[in-house]
Amino acid sequence: MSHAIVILTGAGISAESGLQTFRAADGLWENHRIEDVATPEGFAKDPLKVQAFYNTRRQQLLSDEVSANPAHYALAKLEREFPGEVLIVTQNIDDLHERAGSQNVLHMHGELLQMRCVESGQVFPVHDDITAEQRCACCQKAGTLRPNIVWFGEMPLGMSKIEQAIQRCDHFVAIGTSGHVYPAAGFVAEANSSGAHSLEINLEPSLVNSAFQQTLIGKASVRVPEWVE
Ligand code: BJW
Repeated sequence: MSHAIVILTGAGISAESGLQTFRAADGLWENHRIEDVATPEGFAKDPLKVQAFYNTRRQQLLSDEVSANPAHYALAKLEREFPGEVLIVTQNIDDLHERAGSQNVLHMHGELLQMRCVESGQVFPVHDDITAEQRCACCQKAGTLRPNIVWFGEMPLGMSKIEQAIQRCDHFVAIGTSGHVYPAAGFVAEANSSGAHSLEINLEPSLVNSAFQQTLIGKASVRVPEWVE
């Protein structure tokens, strides 16, 4: 019998770590237009605005105010102790799963602590602000670096690995994601078709909640450790 769990995480798992979600009343999209800061067209139009948006979020992620919470730690424990494969597919661009000790993490929407050269596609770690004057280490040109983030209309990362993992998993768990954004919102349907058991853990039912076989309502910091135990 196979033993494989795919866990899809969204902004809700990091909310109690001090990071805003997107679609809450006080969420990131309340003060920023998606078209301006999370599309390639927005970046082409005003790269400084987009860099500033991600520079501010990077500074916040690296500040003392943000740390992994019990939900992140519980998933790391699950990976260590489960007698099978645990893959975390996260839509989050923070590094809180890694800080908690998870090792098998796929960042399908990219990473805030990485930048990418638009000319060569090479990816570099970044802990400071990305500036317009900054020269890329690969091509020595200024202004070619962008956050390594997947914006609307761009291809999410690791899709073939994700599809394969969903096809062979026997449990699919979505934590703290609203079900607004595809392809992630469609994973539960794929998992169900593959015969997996599907579970949603969320503060409130997501848009795709009816597709899940089981739901646990509550804060991720409480519900995830309870589920892992
Ligand atoms: C708690 C909690 C607590 C709070 N405890 N829970 C099919 C149909 C229609 C449209 C499309 C489609 N397929 C593709 C599209 C287009 C588009 C799309 O989805 N549009 C929709 C808006 C309709 N998708 C794309 O363009 C994607 N690319 C693509 O599809 O390429 C083609 C392709 C298709 C198929 C295969 C391969 C390729 C790219 C999407 C890029 C998303 N980028 C963003 C921004 C970048 C990252 C960043 O800046 O951080 O990613 S958008 C933003 O939304 C961010 C998030 O990762 C993503 C998801 O948000 P999330 O995590 O769900 O957050 P919220 O705020 O929505 O929800 C928080 C949840 O937590 C809530 O449910 C709360 O209840 C809960 N919660 N506190 C537990 N304490």
